[in-house]
Amino acid sequence: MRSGCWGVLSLLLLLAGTAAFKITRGPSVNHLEISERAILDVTVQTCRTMAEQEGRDFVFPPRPLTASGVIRACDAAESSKSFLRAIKVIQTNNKRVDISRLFNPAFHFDDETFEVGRAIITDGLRIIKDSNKLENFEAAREKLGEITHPLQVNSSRLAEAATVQLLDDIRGAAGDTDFLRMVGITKGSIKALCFVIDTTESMSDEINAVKNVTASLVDSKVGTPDEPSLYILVPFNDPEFGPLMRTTDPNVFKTWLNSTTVSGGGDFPEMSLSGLQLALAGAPPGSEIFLFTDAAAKDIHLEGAVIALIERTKTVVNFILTGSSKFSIRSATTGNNRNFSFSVDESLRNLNIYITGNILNFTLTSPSGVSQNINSSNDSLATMKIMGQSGIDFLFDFVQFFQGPSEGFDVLENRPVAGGNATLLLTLTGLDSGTLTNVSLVEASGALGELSGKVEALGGGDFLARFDTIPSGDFVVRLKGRADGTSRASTNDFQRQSSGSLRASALTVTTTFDGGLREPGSSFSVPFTVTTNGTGGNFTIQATNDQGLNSTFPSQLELASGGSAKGTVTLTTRLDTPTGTAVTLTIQAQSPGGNDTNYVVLRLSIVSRATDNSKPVCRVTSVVDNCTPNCSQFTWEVRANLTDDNSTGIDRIALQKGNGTLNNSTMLGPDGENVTLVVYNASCCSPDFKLVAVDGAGNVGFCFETIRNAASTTAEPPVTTTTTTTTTSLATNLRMSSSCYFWQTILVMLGFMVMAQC
Ligand SMILES: *[C@@H]1O[C@H](CO)[C@@H](O)[C@H](O)[C@H]1NC(C)=O
Ligand SMILES: *[C@@H]1O[C@H](CO)[C@@H](O)[C@H](O)[C@H]1NC(C)=O
Ligand SMILES: *[C@@H]1O[C@H](CO)[C@@H](O)[C@H](O)[C@H]1NC(C)=O
Ligand SMILES: *[C@@H]1O[C@H](CO)[C@@H](O)[C@H](O)[C@H]1NC(C)=O
Ligand SMILES: *[C@@H]1O[C@H](CO)[C@@H](O)[C@H](O)[C@H]1NC(C)=O
Ligand SMILES: *[C@@H]1O[C@H](CO)[C@@H](O)[C@H](O)[C@H]1NC(C)=O
Ligand SMILES: *[C@@H]1O[C@H](CO)[C@@H](O)[C@H](O)[C@H]1NC(C)=O
Ligand SMILES: *[C@@H]1O[C@H](CO)[C@@H](O)[C@H](O)[C@H]1NC(C)=O
Ligand SMILES: *[C@@H]1O[C@H](CO)[C@@H](O)[C@H](O)[C@H]1NC(C)=O
Ligand SMILES: *[C@@H]1O[C@H](CO)[C@@H](O)[C@H](O)[C@H]1NC(C)=O
Ligand SMILES: *[C@@H]1O[C@H](CO)[C@@H](O)[C@H](O)[C@H]1NC(C)=O
Ligand SMILES: *[C@@H]1O[C@H](CO)[C@@H](O)[C@H](O)[C@H]1NC(C)=O
Ligand SMILES: [Ca+2]
Ligand SMILES: [Ca+2]
Ligand SMILES: [Ca+2]
Repeated sequence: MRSGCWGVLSLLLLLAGTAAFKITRGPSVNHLEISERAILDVTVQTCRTMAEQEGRDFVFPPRPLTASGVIRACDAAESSKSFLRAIKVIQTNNKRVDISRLFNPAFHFDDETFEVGRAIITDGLRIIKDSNKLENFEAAREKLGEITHPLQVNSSRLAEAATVQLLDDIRGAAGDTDFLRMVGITKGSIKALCFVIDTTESMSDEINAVKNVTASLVDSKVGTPDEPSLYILVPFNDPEFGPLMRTTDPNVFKTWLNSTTVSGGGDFPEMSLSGLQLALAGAPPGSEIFLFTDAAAKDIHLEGAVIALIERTKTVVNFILTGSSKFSIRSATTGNNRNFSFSVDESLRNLNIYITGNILNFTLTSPSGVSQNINSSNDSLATMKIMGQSGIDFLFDFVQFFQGPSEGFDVLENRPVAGGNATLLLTLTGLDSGTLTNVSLVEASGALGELSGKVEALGGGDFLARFDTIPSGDFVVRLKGRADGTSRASTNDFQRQSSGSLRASALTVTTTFDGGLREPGSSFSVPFTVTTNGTGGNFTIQATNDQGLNSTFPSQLELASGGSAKGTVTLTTRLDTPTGTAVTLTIQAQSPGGNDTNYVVLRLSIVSRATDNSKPVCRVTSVVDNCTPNCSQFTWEVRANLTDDNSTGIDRIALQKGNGTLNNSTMLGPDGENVTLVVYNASCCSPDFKLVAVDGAGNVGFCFETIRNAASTTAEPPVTTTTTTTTTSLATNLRMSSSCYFWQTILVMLGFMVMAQC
């Protein structure tokens, strides 16, 4: 088969727009499986391309693909947890379409809502591509889950092929490295090393020490398995804070650190929590943040939002308090009594206080009697954090069950409900298979000791743990398990504990924001509902965002006991907001007594509607193929002309498949248009060629050639679900599809060769 280029999106839209499948009973297991298989497939292809281009060996993992097999093939052991996490985020947002948009038929394409459905996908793709461009990968993941749902109109292979093509389109626009980052895979540790630094005048004594400490922290990790893949610097002052600066290069980062200067700040307290909020919203989940300051927080109203973000992102925040002042801060990482004071004397230098564990009681007195006090009489407490590196880790979330047209559970994005039962969803990462023998909630105060849950294996490394009660104070999640297999040494038992603490709440905060495209300069409303399972009264509302956008919201809502109330946050975006900006909005409700809060954290994408919707067009002009069965002796060549008509023009070209050399040059075509001429040469042992061309607006066109039919030997195993052999797999499945004629029509329209008989 010889083929030129074809439009990916049109296939998707046709698939999505015309099929009439209703959401029926049962959980969307098929959606989840389809998403996972498609992600594994495109990820492994991406890793293979990168390995080939870097001249590394690539061993294709055995099929069916598994996350751990793909991670191994990608040589990215450090990314196992973040890869699984990314898949879970995509799946959760896919599944959530069934729950939260149950009454919006457009999301299921089960009604005559073609145009609405089309907009959901085209706007969604725009949001994903622009978010990736600004490295807002979490926003891209969430949206990806949402828009893949309508593609998966049934559980056939066709749905998987459509998802793979969508992912190929996103991969093309992002480039291979950023596509892998979107799915949670990087070279080295996925974690960012993130410094939030006070740059006010009063830091002048300490700033050199801070530079020294930060530079040595950077150096200590370079070249180790813990080397961060990303470095983030957020300066804060008063009243200014930010911007957040990101780099993957440790030397660039050290230059930034070294060029930090101090000035201003006015009064004693500074905008530390604003800086921290920016870092929490911008760093990959599970990162480590170091905050350096010598002052109290002026923006203490952000405390709730900061705690919410720490809990949501499972980030570890280290407050590093320098200098000679007496101050009191409220720590986000401590226990029940969240007030604690430090008294730091002038005689102390380079005092680093790392608050990383579940610290119940800590007293530091100075100068004469420097005393540390962690009350450890309670032996059930994890007052000392044992930190180590291990591939085996776990993901966890509280879930809530729901009934309705599709039953199942949804991941809770905020604090679980106090006073009742609770269920945790856990996923083991970094091992092929394993068992959880015990999962417990360990309360910081020790009052309830360790509450063990009933563990149920769901398969695929997922487990549910059900608890009859939930601790009323702060707690951590602790688990014990056993890795299967005999390859590991003496013992296969392991024990892990969550790094931050959690708590339950009698409040719930929910929103019904539709997540659609919002343009720079627009104002929009985010409706929310606060419900209490406790006593009523006036509840304090706080809405904050990390981008400094103006917002209005009710400062309080009155709730009856066990009742609920609705409110609205209205946000105004600036006209100059760069497209792809993610606004992290935290809406927090606090009980009248102030001792209970809950929150909801939303990521809102600000994206310009593209003026260029035409994708680059590829015309293969010649193929020279002298291949013989002895493939290593010969080469083949493809020439192609690429154009982007009268729109933004071709921005970037890249090989997505093929181990060969690519050359390009630009010429003016007959109508004065720019034509990019491409010449590709490869060994006959590399029989596939797939080129991606991206225009200035992120529209993606492909060029595809293969000599597979001509060459009788191939160096690679056949791939069943990528576009290489889509025709075959689609056609095979036609036999099973009840709507055979419908699919055949589409395939013929798109230039596929249809081989199946209805
Ligand atoms: C890629 O091509 C180069 C040169 O033709 C060859 O040395 C290398 O082994 C090839 N790599 C793979 C993975 O086929
Ligand atoms: C920075 O660290 C080096 C040793 O690593 C030390 O010699 C130097 O005095 C430190 N500078 C400051 C300003 O603390
Ligand atoms: C830091 O900046 C100073 C000048 O301000 C320069 O002399 C020094 O070499 C820089 N150090 C690094 C590591 O860039
Ligand atoms: C905290 O430490 C003090 C001693 O500094 C002790 O009196 C107090 O009981 C401790 N509190 C708890 C909750 O352990
Ligand atoms: C509400 O709180 C009561 C105890 O105060 C508890 O029994 C009940 O389960 C809670 N409701 C929910 C939905 O958790
Ligand atoms: C958990 O509590 C909810 C109500 O709070 C109840 O509907 C459900 O049956 C309980 N589940 C279990 C397993 O106890
Ligand atoms: C809540 O606040 C409103 C106005 O601020 C007041 O009229 C009302 O009495 C308050 N309700 C309670 C329960 O305190
Ligand atoms: C917020 O609103 C004020 C007054 O309406 C305006 O002056 C300011 O520029 C706005 N700030 C932003 C970030 O939009
Ligand atoms: C908050 O205080 C009220 C009464 O003061 C109490 O009923 C409630 O249980 C407390 N809630 C939490 C989460 O501590
Ligand atoms: C290019 O511009 C011409 C004239 O403005 C228009 O007729 C044509 O449709 C455009 N082509 C594309 C692909 O947008
Ligand atoms: C064509 O190749 C040159 C280097 O030879 C490169 O700089 C340029 O970006 C390429 N053009 C495109 C559209 O990728
Ligand atoms: C490809 O572009 C070149 C240069 O513009 C031109 O000579 C050639 O005719 C083009 N071929 C096709 C098939 O468009
Ligand atoms: Ca200061
Ligand atoms: Ca100040
Ligand atoms: Ca275009």
